Amino acid sequence: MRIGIVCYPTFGGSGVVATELGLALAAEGHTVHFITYDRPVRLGNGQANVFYHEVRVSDYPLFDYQPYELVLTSKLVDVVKHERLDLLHVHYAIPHASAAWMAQQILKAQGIRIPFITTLHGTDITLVGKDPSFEPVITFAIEHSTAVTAVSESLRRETFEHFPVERDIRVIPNFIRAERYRTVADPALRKRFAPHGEKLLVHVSNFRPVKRVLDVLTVFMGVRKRLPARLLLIGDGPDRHAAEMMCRANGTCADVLFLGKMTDPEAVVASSDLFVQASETESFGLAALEAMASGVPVVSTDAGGTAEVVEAGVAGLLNEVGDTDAMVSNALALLSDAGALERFRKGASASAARFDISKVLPRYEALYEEVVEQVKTDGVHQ
Ligand code: GMT
Repeated sequence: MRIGIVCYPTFGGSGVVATELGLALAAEGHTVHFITYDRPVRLGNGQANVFYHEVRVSDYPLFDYQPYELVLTSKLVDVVKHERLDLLHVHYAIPHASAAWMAQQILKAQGIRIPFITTLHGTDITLVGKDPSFEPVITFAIEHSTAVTAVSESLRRETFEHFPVERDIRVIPNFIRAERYRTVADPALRKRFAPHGEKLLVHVSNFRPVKRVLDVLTVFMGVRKRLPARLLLIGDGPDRHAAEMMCRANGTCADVLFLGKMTDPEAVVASSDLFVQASETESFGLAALEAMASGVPVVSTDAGGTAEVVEAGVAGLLNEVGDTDAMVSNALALLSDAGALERFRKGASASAARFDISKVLPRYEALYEEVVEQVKTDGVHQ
């Protein structure tokens, strides 16, 4: 099939999932066109059947706010028409779902039928989407997508809770290429980050308030009081400065390594002992799954869909949001008991296999066949 994928090209999970999905589809022989404002960070160069269309908004002086959605809609119309796409798959509802609907209507007026699938990723529903300045448009775009998926049962439930949506929403979880994570641990990295055999805690996120990065630091400091430890912070964002201020205030910055944004953090994560996540809400937690796939257990808050990913007692331990004391004791329970840590390492890796791409890709392909068939039989989905 000829598939158009719309996503954010940035470091967030939805862009990573969209990119990995497109690459996997291309490897299966599909033709994949990525349509977004920059080349997706995980999209290499030169894969067969993979194309990238840049959405450029002209900086017209009249515009205080760039009309990205309109320019994206026009680009979608052009790419669908001239690349003869069979379907569009948009990731993250805002503003991709309404842009896809507008493109679908424009093409319908020109006699071209195109289905589009919206995949809900998390903050498009749990944070941003709920905002009254987005809600009516998101509700409409969800209702009028040819099909809608959510990355977890939790997110599916939250969508029905927060939006007056009647239609069906399928759950197709995020995925990883398990084999990619099994062999990435690098002893040289471990030596560099833990020269004196310290325990290595790691966190990966966009450092937005929803990630509660200061709680991650608090957990680390609680652990560091009881055993030699260092914290690797991968990513960057609004709360990074507060995190730097916090470790400077209590003199622990020598053991907190702010590594910044990384396009491929797998090797660093795989060389760590424990992945720490403290999110207020987390529809799925792709970074935690990537850690598990490398055999790194997780201590996390039990937020959103996390428990669907991190099997408590097997791949990690879960606590209430904000309960950093409990997270410290859970982290210590794993880090100070070699037997327990080994059991959880094995459990994490085995548990991650549930989300291997070989199990998830066929579910997207079946959905693609379904929506193309649906549009053929009953015209564009109204
Ligand atoms: O985690 C973020 O804030 C980025 C966000 C995104 O849109 O990329 O991640 C969301 O989508 C990921 C991929 O489906 C999920 O693994 C994350 O759990 C979800 N983030 C939240 O729900 C906060």
